[in-house]
Amino acid sequence: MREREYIKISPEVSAALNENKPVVALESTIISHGMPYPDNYETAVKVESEVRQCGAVPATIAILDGIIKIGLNSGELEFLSKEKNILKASRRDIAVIISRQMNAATTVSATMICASLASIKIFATGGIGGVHRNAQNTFDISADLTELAKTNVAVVSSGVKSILDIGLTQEYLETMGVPVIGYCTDEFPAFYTRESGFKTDYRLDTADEIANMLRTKEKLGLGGGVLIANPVPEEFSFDKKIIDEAISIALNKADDLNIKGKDITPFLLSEIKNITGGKSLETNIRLVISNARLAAEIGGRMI
Ligand code: PSU
Ligand code: MN
Repeated sequence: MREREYIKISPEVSAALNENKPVVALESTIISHGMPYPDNYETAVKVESEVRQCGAVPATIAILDGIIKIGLNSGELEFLSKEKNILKASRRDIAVIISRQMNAATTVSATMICASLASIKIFATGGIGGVHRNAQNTFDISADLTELAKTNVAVVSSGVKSILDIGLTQEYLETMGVPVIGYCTDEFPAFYTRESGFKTDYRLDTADEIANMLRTKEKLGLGGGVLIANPVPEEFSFDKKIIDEAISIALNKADDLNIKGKDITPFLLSEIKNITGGKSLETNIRLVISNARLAAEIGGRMI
């Protein structure tokens, strides 16, 4: 394949793929742009070890010196955690970043593309991007949604943050034909909270059932992604009133400072962390770990 010259798969991930063992893809934007140092590094390591404990192999993905790296070593994870000039790559950025040999963390959309190039079928993240509030004026709709429409990777996330318009995000996913599965829930989770007031299309209560659904989709030749919505564990779920208030303050500040485009999500995450005295970061870390576990469990049942 021609893309091979741009991809380097780590020996551990490569062996797992060859031996048909479960591999879970992990993104790097959450490391470089979603959390501060050193929490980002510690989380990246913890998430990988959670995947291993569940019997799968973690494949954290990033673009380093213009090479798509599938499976990173601890030095590379540390570099992505500490370095200030890491770009944030979604689909449209990949070719420029590779041709110019730059460094980038991959968002959900770019991670899906890279995972799919490496034949990895399941991917765990915190929350996906979605339709932003006021998108009717800003047109700000995350490229994660269009990627879910076309790239054949199942994404485990804790829904979408209420910094976004959850209702419009769901409508968009429906239009794009993306199956949305609630894991042990009838509600579409809102990242920091288990409830959002919006329902999911389908509820499946076991990793087995989800793996079975994914296999069925594969056999039918239905392309595109699947969104598996795993609510944050109860004990780390936020009080809805408190988080909504923090989100609203952060959104107003972003508006005042005229923050737009790819800077908005990192800005809001960092503001919300400051407003909640670090509590939102703790929730974020816990839900990523929980998503990694579920992805590993599903991955193990897809083989
Ligand atoms: N959700 C988080 N933390 C993050 C992201 C989402 O809790 O860091 C990242 C993901 O990589 C997602 C990206 O793909 O933000 C979406 O960015 P945008 O809204 O600019 O499309
Ligand atoms: Mn955007």
